Amino acid sequence: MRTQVAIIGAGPSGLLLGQLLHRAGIDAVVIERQTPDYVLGRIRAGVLEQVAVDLLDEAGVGDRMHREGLVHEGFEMLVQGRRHRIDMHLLTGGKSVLVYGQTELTRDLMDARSALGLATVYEASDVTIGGFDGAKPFVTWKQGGREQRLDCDFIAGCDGFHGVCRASVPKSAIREYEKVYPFGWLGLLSETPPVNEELIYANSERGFALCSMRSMTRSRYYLQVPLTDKVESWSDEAFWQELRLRLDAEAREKLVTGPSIEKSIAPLRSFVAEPLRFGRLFLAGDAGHIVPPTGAKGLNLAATDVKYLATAFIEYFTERSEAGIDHYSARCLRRIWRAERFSWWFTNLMHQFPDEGPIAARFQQAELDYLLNSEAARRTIAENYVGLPLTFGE
Ligand code: RFL
Ligand code: PHB
Repeated sequence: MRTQVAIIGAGPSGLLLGQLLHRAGIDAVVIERQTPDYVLGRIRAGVLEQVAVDLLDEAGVGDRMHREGLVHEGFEMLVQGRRHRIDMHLLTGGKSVLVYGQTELTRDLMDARSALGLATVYEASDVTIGGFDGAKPFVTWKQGGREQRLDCDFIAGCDGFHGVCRASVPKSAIREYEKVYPFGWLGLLSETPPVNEELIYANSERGFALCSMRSMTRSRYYLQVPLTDKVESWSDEAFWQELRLRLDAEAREKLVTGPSIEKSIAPLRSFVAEPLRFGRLFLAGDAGHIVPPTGAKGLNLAATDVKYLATAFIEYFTERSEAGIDHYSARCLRRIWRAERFSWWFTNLMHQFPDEGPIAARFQQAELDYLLNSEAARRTIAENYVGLPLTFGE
């Protein structure tokens, strides 16, 4: 089998890349380790920046997102029992974000791919990649016990943090920057109306909490928990009780609880690999970088990597120009580091760090006191939250 671009991973990065390439007349095959249902069962992101929304429109998969997504023009920060609204719309000259689940977006991309009859291999085991340091990259995998091989011009590593692509690069060719936080997020999804029209990010003495949503009838909540906690030891009742204790009186009153339909713990990590290109292999999305979810940046960064990568491949195949592929890594990394910084900073601002002692907690409170009472500071938060443009000043 032969194609122009072999895409490893059918998460949002891989599927969006496949769609953008298809629209430009470039042939690609997507190879995924799991089943479609397994991919759709992972409950992750919920907030899309305008840049990501525009890309999904460009890919021709935006209809349901616009019908069902919720436009949010602000969010709330709950600090010392008081809520402060970050009016994104006002502070950024009219910008907003769209609340639309990663599951739904992935489903839209999968549906578009199968409607177009584009080649996708699911349940591929033992995926390996090779030849990317020369002119003839290839991918091999096993399916139903049979060895398969795909030859290609380029490999797009869209296979997430634990994928095979980054792991196939020689250690001497890659530099990795990493910070692991001393806590995780316990997430719960329930068929209940959200406690508030907008997201609430809560800094509580008992630990961070986030009230988010997927629709007006489906809520997503998160609690900061020690890394040693096991999801099995958190009953739904214990979750709701702890959430109540981290919220303000009004939210406690309004909170509607119900059985969980999903519950999981995610560790928090900041991670960047440099560079993102190795000959004819390119890393995009979580394969190349991870942010803690506090700033809602992971999926958005994945979408913009993919935009840069699709543009680079299109320039290569239609104009025979290598400028885009040569600049891919530096272009992405500049935007990635800015989002990494914001996510790290917002994580530090909103969580409890018991090991850092009481003075760190006082510094955090003083910083929040300053930020929430300064319009300039609130604008900075809003500007980062709605997301950076695809291109910014040299
Ligand atoms: P994914 O989604 O991990 O997809 C990678 C795919 O590759 C497959 N794969 C392989 N396939 C073939 N061969 C192999 N050897 C393979 N190894 C892996 C996997 O099965 C999978 O299908 O990466 P992608 O596409 O780069 O997408 C990235 C996003 O999923 C991620 O950044 C976001 O979910 C992060 N994130 C958030 N991002 C936002 O922008 N806004 C948010 O509100 C937000 N909230 C979140 C989040 C992530 C969370 N968790 C659980 C990490 C909330 C949470 C709790
Ligand atoms: C979510 O709805 O899953 C979500 C929203 C905002 C975040 C992180 C996760 O910052």
